[in-house]
Amino acid sequence: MSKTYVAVDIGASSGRLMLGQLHDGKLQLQEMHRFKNGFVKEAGHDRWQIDHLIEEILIGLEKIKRAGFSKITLGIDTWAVDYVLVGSNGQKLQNPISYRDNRTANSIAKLTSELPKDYIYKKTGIQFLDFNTLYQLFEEDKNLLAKTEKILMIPDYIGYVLTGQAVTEVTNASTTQMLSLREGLFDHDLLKKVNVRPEQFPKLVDAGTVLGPILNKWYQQYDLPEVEVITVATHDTASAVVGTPGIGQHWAYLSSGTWSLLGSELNVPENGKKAYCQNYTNEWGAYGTYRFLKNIMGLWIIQNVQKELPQQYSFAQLAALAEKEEPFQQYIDVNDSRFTNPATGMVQELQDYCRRTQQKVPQTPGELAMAVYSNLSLYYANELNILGDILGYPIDTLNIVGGGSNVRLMNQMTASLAQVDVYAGPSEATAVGNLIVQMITKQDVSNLQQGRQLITNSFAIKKFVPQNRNFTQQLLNYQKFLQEMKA
Ligand code: LFR
Repeated sequence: MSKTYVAVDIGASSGRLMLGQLHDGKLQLQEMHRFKNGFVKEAGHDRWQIDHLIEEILIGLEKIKRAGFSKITLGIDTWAVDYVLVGSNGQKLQNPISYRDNRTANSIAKLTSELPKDYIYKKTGIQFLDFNTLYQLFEEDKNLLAKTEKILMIPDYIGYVLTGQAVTEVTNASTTQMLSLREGLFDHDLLKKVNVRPEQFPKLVDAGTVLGPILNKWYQQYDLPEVEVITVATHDTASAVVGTPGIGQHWAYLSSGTWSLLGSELNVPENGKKAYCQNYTNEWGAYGTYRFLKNIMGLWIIQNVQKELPQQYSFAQLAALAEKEEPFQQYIDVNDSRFTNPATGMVQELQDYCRRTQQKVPQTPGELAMAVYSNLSLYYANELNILGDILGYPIDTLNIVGGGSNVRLMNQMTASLAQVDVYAGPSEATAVGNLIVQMITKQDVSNLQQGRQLITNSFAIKKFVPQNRNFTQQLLNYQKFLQEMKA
């Protein structure tokens, strides 16, 4: 009988427990539990409700036991950059602040006036995003930091609460912008700059390290299965890249969820001048790879539009309404920071943007959805060109994974705009990548390559080929628009 693997995958808007088993050379998935996530304004900041997330994991594990699975392994992945400060009694000192909180709005400028930007980039190869852990720690309450025994990234903290074992897993740790590419360790200069002592971060471990059993004695009020926790690629995007089929010769991926992460898997980091100027990142991947990518605002925009609309629409309904509209009625720089956490709401922000730039203002749900989808597709196509230019060869195939891979309209528009073949799926790539690392650890799968073969054998992956040649003109117009907006 196949071993039973469970992925805990928590994104900014929801979390799930996915059970995976191997049957006849295929990976079969079952969603066992799903719950909402979001931040709440508390003590002046947007904070994650971390106890609630752990409670939901335990409820999910009870369901798994009730469904007849008494022995499992478990991997945990979440979003990146955020952390929990833990005191000497092993308890958290506060609820973790979300990366979307505005406390770091000006921190890149402040910190880089003391340590030059290109110096930080050469060391770490990590893109400048104002929410990187480096800037969050820079703004952290110094008294709290002094009382902190351990700084744990979100998935490492959850693993610690469940097992009592504290580690820092590298794929997620790389997003701190404090790991040195050369040494593979935390950089002491950068730590010093933010008043952190190296020993406050527990030891670095690679994806695929066994963490230990859940200490059921701590959770006697729950009826849990026997669980061994494996430290997977704990950064959700790193798991998603593992869970990408990797079709094509010079393939790129687009992990399309709350964020859109577009890039290539590399064996050596690329932190030269072009990459620096384009703010590309070299986040660490599983098995010694690098995730050379760019963060794009992603489905966050449409998720917020959906929440704000007076009527309730599913994403499938919004996409169907969008399909009835003409694309490219307005150009929007979807990566403009005004869309990160707009105080006035997303719909208003999008409409104001169009008014200010003297373009058609989207009004109906269909118009709003088409404005978002067509501009995301334009942005992806533009980045594919930039990516190819930095790497020195054109990208021939784009593998789109994650929830966004279900949006046929965007897959097709992206294929036509970028003139590349698009392969869409699996939509649960993050959970799949999380499970594959567990299977490699348990020697049910031999390596990453075989894991990817398993994905193409197990999931229906849809192909989209370029159509509408005239879309290339749209891309040129959009590139011009972005340049004008930056000028
Ligand atoms: C995606 C993601 C991105 C990271 C952002 C913030 O869920 O993990 O990779 O840049 O969230 O943590």
